[in-house]
Amino acid sequence: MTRPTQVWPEEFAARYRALGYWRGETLGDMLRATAARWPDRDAVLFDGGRWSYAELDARVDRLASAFVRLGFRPGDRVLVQLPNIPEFIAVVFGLFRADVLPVFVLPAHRRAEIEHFGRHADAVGYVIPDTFGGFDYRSLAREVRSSIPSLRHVIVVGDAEDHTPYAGLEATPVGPLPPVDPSSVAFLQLSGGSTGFSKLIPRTHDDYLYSVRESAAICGLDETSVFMATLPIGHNFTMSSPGILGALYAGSAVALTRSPVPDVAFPIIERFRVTITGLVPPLALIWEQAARTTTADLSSLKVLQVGGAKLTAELARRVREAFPQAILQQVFGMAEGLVNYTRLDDPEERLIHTQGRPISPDDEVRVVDDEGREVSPGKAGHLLTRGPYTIRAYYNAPDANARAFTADGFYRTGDVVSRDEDGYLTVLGRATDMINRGGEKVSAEEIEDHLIAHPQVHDAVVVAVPDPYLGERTCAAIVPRGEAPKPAALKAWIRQRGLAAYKIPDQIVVVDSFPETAVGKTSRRDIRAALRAQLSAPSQAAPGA
Ligand code: OOB
Repeated sequence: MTRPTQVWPEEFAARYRALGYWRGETLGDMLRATAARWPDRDAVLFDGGRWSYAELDARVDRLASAFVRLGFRPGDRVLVQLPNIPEFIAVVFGLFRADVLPVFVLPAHRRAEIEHFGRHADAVGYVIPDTFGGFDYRSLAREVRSSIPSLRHVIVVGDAEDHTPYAGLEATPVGPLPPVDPSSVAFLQLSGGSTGFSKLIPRTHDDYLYSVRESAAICGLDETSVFMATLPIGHNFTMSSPGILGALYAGSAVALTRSPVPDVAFPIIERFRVTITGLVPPLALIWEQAARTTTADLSSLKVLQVGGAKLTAELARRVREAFPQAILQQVFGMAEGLVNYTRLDDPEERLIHTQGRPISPDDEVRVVDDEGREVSPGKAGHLLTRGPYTIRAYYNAPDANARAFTADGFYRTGDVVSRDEDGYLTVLGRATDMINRGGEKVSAEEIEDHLIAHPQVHDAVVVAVPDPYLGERTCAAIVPRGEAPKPAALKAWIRQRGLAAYKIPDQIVVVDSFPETAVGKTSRRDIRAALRAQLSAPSQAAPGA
């Protein structure tokens, strides 16, 4: 199988290099440089121990050597499905140094997603915990094995049973490692952004490291900072905004919490004197309430980031109140590239009402109407972007690429935003059928496909309805074939098809037929729009809607 690529037109690449954005450094080199500078400082802090930079660096070399010895070749892909445990960091950097590309699947993913990504990426390896959150990943690995023909090694952190034990790999002596090209693809991230099935996003060492270095600076990280990975560690936000990579670049410590709930995460903040972490809005709501009564000492927290989905001004204010010593930072990013931050010294109004401005002066941002004409400041429009760390194409997806990118290389984010005179963006909604369930992205089309496969479902349409806690939740409207299935039974049936729990519809309604749209159109998009209007108050103005 061919190695994934990501190519910018030569004049752009030359410019990004000339400006010093792309420095010809790999992610593996980056960690080596930090470890050389601060060998004895804490790199990873977790329940049960700490690894210094020197120790992490040595582990990474041993793992990289073990991956080479297992037969992973430069450019191969490996699914990584680990929770927030130190081995995640060792494995991922080990893969980087072996020039093997991690694919960051999430712990919530189940058979349907693992098979989809495993086949799409032609994964040769799959790294899992033994069990986590009451779920046995070893059984999942046995289930998917036969349907991912390329899969050769399942590596288990913990009790491996019949799979390959991680512990054995970590004990491997260091051997020769392949050279790694900084302009090559380092990993595949999952898309949450546009419509349809989740696509794979190839990011290069050069482009990602640029966003990581700038993010570390914007978020004020230095060797005295402690970043806590609270959200799933493989998600782009936790990886790089500034995330674990920003921390490891700046010489900060990475603290890990196995669960984001206050009972688990607050004691970690107290114990390791965490200075910065990132949350999605529903979690910010839980933390905001818990912070008012907790006995844990949270005074070390200097920056509290919220992103992944829209933070309402009301919740933003409450977060400010509940964490008076911390600066609230809004983060509006996407795994495809562009990340916007409110700056730490921004006035209160901006922190509460905007989702920030781009990282780079060379992030080109266009806000356009349905005809592609630039709208004036303050007006709603579609957000398009290109720049030094935004991809030009998904992996192996010609149809999606044709839809998601303009002829001149702008990524169509699918987000509807307004931009003020200073370039700060406010997210108003989405123009596509992606449902943002409190930061977890659900494709309407993907869930409709599963529903329609049920023998008692004639047709199905999945839409977002407003939810006070999640922002949006999923509602499936079904037209039955014969006797209508019971909602609970239908949910159980979908779950048994091996779908991540967050994709199971929150609500199922049975209808006789779908609403006709005013112009009598019957495309899925139109039906979804009509149904959304019927099920909820009209959402905020999307252009042309
Ligand atoms: C982050 O990345 P993805 O790839 O899971 O999702 C991207 C989409 C955006 O296109 C937008 O629709 C939504 O998530 N989004 C937000 C938001 N942050 C992301 N919508 C409103 N307000 C925000 N603050 O979600 C992601 C990647 C890097 C950093 C932070 C978030």
